[in-house]
Amino acid sequence: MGNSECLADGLTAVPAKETHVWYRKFMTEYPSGLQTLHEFKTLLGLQGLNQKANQHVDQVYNTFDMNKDGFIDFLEFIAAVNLVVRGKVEQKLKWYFKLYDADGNGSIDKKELLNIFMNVQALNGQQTPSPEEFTDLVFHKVDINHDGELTLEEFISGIEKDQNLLEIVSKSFDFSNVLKVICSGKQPDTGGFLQTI
Ligand SMILES: [Ca+2]
Ligand SMILES: [Ca+2]
Ligand SMILES: [Ca+2]
Repeated sequence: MGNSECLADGLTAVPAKETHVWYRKFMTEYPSGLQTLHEFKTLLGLQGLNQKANQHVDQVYNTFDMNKDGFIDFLEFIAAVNLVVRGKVEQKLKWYFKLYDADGNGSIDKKELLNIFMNVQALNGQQTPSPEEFTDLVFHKVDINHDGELTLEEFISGIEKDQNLLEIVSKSFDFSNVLKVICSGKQPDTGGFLQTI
């Protein structure tokens, strides 16, 4: 039963009743009400990574840490769950954009994209296309006005309509893996969502 709920699409917020269950689980696992970076990595089974891969996971964590206090609180956690479980492609692309725009200036330059994909490669292993090829490909296809910067609009409309690019972008943080962790935890008999990895 848990799985079909998890495949629901759309921007419906996590229902209040469900939020309550999440809250209890979250507070049981993190009594301080805050999830640390270390706990985040443990939850997703991402420990013992090399430096570049670690850097990537840190950046993912920072994207979820919306108030930038260095921790993920319950509201940030539930927003992340919402995005993973119910986010539409466009919402996910917005999130990826934030992840790629390392300096937060509202556009992605070649260096930022290359850097991210080198870190992703460190995390996921050798990829085809290579980070260099992928960066060139993205800019070739998506940078409509050829100014060497990708705006949010260019990024979303360009990636959304290109299945190939969309697939590669999705690998830079695999929501389906996270979904598995979340879904397996939603089944009552598995002993809690954090012991299932
Ligand atoms: Ca926070
Ligand atoms: Ca930037
Ligand atoms: Ca541009």
